[in-house]
Amino acid sequence: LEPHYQFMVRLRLPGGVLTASQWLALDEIARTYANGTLRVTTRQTFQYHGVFKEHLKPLLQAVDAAGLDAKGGCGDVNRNVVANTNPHRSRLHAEVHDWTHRVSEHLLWRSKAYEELWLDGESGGEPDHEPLYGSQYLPRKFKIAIAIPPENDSDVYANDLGFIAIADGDELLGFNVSVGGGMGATYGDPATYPRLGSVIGFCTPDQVLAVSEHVIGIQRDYGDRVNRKRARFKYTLDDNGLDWFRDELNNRLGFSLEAPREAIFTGNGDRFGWTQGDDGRWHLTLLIENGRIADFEHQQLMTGLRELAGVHRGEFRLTCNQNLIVANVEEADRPAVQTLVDQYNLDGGGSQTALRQAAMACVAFPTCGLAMAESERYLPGFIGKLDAVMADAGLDDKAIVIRMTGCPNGCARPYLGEIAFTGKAPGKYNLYLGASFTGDRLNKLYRENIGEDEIMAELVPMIHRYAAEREPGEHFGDFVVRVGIIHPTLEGRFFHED
Ligand code: SRM
Ligand code: SF4
Repeated sequence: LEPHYQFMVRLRLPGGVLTASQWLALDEIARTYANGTLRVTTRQTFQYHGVFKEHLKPLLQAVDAAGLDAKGGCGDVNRNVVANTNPHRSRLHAEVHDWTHRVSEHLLWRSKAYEELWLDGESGGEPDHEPLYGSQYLPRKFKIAIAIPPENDSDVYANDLGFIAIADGDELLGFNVSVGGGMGATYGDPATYPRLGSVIGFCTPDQVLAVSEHVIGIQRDYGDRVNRKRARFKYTLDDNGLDWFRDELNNRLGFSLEAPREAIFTGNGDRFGWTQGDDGRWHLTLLIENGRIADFEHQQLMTGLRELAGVHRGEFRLTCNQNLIVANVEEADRPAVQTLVDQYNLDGGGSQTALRQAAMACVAFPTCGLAMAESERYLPGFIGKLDAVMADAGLDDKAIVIRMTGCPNGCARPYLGEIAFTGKAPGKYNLYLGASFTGDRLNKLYRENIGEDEIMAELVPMIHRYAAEREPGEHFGDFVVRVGIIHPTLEGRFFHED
């Protein structure tokens, strides 16, 4: 008798876009082959949980039949390419979104092993030849994001490689190139740390594929293949220096990147509710708390979204904050969509506070084997408690970016939280403070290994002080740095220093 293995399956969904019929297919797969829920991830795609071993193959075949795949969902290759979420707000967004697909396709492996294993494809009989990945693939996973200022909802600086769109009105001029972002760290090992991407130059749109390929090539050739904890690109950069990297990249490209252009971000969250696109069509952003789509007592998300997909003629778009956009709704179809939203309480009936909308937790227990503490299941209740403190301080409408993870790996990008928690043990967390609201400054450890009572004892007075002493428009993360509660982390290498 074999143990009753169960798996997690993560799809590839560049830019997080899927059609209504794909939604229906993925919903059915969840109920047939997984635990009946869909999980929107922090990288704009879906995970299935509770997939029994015998369901793996039919699940992936059903995903294939829906025109999707799981290539590069995991593994030491390029992962899901993420992007700013609403391509239909303008021609620019559509063009940038197209690059998400092109980069993702360009960086796919050539091997037919996926088809052979999961889709009953023919074996070519020949050894695989991988021009980009070589015989050993990359030392570690590799992540790419595209952002369109002023929105940084893709947390572009948390990625190994980031492209920041530079435009003149609606005309895409090119991208600032950011390298060496990443979140993961290991407790007790100061040689590991989160790092934000360094902007090293500007490239034109037709140079994007070459830049992606060569940045990955450098990491393939120079990344640490001995110590897996330091095998990410961020360490390759810090160990060799940015000047070395710039020279190496320019040499491989055969041209030099231009100087970076000005790009200003105003936030890394989502805009909730209805917005209208340039073409008059509507988009509705719904909070999916911590990305879990299921039927809850207070909210029938799984059923309601299935019903909605049955009538929706546009697409669905997932955000990097684990939320969902019902995109491209014609003016005439808006009432029908709103009726379903109300019927199934898909928007929480106006009960979602600014704090809840800006919060994000990783999966952690019960499925994540690396979790040390609760995250997805704990954060909603904890936010409720903080909401009461915020209301008491007169800050009901104020968003503070709160991130929680069950361990230091950083799956909900906790080191970019103005307030953040990483699990240490059941009920115990490290508390971090002081990241920026826009995703361009890391936070720093404030208290270690504390439980909810101690956390509240720290945060309640701090929130009241923020209410009383903040400057106009000042965000919480900037406030705690300005008044000296925490020192800013200006570079990842100094994350562990006071
Ligand atoms: Fe992650 C490993 C979940 C985004 C850094 N991550 C895992 C695993 C697969 C645990 C494992 O290896 O056994 C988790 C599966 C839990 C479960 O039960 O589903 C897991 N990661 C997730 C997701 C689902 C979190 C979420 O709540 O949405 C995200 C899926 C993204 C996707 O669709 O591809 C997710 N993981 C991230 C991010 C955020 C991002 O990419 O923007 C990070 C930090 C960024 C980075 O990579 O630096 C992240 N995950 C990690 C790491 C640490 C990597 C490192 O450099 O040290 C691990 C552990 C590892 O790879 O060894 C990890
Ligand atoms: Fe699991 Fe840790 Fe990632 Fe949370 S941060 S999903 S606990 S690996």
